[in-house]
Amino acid sequence: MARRRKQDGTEVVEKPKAASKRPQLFHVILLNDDYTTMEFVVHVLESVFDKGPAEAYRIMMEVHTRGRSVCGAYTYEVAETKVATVHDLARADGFPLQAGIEEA
Ligand code: TYC
Repeated sequence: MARRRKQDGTEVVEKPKAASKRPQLFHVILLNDDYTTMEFVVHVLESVFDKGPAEAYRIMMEVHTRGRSVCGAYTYEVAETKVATVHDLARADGFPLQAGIEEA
């Protein structure tokens, strides 16, 4: 614990600041490709990212037309696990779908 001398000459021992209550968040990004089917991407958005059908379709179309989209914001470990799950599901069905993470 850090010591600090006050103006009157006395010393105080300062408690370190508590760690932030809000953990840093990371965006999971989905990337476009020419081979993964739209239906599969919608399925991934519903099952891995808990999106409803309309939101899943909207995000899929954003990736399809703009190249990428954010699927959600999570703590680092959760984001990494979602990316791994996307890749596992895609490879199991023979699709090259790519996901990644970036600081939110
Ligand atoms: N571009 C793909 C197609 O035309 C669809 C697609 C959308 C693929 C989103 C990947 O993350 C993706 N079949």
